[in-house]
Amino acid sequence: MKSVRYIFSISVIVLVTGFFSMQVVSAEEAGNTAKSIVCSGIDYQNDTCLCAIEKQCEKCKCANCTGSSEGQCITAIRQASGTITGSIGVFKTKVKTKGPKSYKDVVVYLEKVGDNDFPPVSIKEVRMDQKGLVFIPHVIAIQNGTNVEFLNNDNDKHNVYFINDKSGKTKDLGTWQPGESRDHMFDKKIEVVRVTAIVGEPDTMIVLCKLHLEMAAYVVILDNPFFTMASIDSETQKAQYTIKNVPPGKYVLRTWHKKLKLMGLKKEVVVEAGKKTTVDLEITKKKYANINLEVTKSKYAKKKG
Ligand SMILES: [Cu+2]
Repeated sequence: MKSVRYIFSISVIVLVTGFFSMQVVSAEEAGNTAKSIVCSGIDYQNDTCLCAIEKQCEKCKCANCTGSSEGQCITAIRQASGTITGSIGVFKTKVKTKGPKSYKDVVVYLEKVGDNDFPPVSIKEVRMDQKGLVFIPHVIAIQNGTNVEFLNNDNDKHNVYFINDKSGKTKDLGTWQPGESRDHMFDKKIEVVRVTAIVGEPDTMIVLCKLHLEMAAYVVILDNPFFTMASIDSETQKAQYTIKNVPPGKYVLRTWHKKLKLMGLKKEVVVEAGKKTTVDLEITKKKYANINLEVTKSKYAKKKG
């Protein structure tokens, strides 16, 4: 009787093991498309896999991961994805690009990619320094859930506190000595400074220093890794941007700039695997961006009527 039970138990184990093996194989097969590759080490913007750097490959859920920054992980994503690129012009105004009050930074981002289910790269280093009584860089764009290290490389104490751009609520990270730093992970779900999203605008934190009132910077918090920072040239008043490794699909492209809005406020873009989609953008004062949108709206209303 014991031997019958033993054989029965072994059969169950074999059957269960066989079932899970099949699941693994099908996951590997599915790993050939960008959508099914979920890897916590993929740095989409810099086109690398960071698994190998901190030897965190075991955290990577991608069946293609080889633990190499040039491994099959990122190669598979590159092959299955497309690129969005283009220029950003400045319409009917001029952007100041020099000094601590520079407005040269433009964030270009995709509003929604699938379910926005792309884990932020936990080991990626994002820093904001305080040097010469200026926050450097002046604007950073991060994926929600990213840790930012705030440094003090001045000869004086500095403080960091945030003001929510929309609610006006504040959060104080504290004051610290030269050479010291503080980490802060921006997480919209648990953030004390509750972020109230307005449709069409990313969540933005104004970064300030209580000790030096002239200091200010911005953290733009986005919902997926498909964004980039562009810099407006002082001479040409133009910038170039590229968003890499985008899964094929139809998306809404938007921009964030401290003063200027995207003409029409958004652009629709179609991405195909292995192809480059060129979308040239123009940013302008709010009044022109809105006029453009109203004209479009009224045309549509006339057609319908
Ligand atoms: Cu300061």
